[in-house]
Amino acid sequence: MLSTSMKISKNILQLLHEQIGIEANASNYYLYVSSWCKVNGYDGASSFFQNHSTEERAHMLKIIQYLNDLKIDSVIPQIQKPNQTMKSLEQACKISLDNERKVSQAIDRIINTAQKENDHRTNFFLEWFVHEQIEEEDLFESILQKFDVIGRDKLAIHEIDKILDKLSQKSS
Ligand code: OFO
Repeated sequence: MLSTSMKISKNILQLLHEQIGIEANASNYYLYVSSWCKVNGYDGASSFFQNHSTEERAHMLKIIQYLNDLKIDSVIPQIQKPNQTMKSLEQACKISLDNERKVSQAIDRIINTAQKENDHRTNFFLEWFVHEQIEEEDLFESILQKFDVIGRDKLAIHEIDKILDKLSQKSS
């Protein structure tokens, strides 16, 4: 239900605040992976994940900006410490894909609520995120395929690291 002073409902506001936290945690997770890659000799992957960390922060800022444009304060969440037990580059990419799928589901949940409430502006605002999530899931799926195609020995991982380096140069 819409409150008189607000342009979006309490439900939507709560979901958007949760989404700010989800994006902040994603940024933090990628920062940890970038650091792990760096100390394990995967410089390309480190840059790739560092860029991703910055992108996720930009997603968080986009939502804050949306709320501010509606003259609504945003709640800046506490971020979670990532689980720092990474064992391989492939594992980092698998967790990234799982996380991105969860982000997509969270965005879908807000869109479903916005549609039920006829909140067209939030629905329209989130369209960008839908496209972004399609790209992100596709990106990590295709990186994971590389482990099957190129291999998992040291030389293969080195090749994959070079591919991630090229991808990071494209996105920066
Ligand atoms: Fe913003 O969650 Fe990934 O892209």
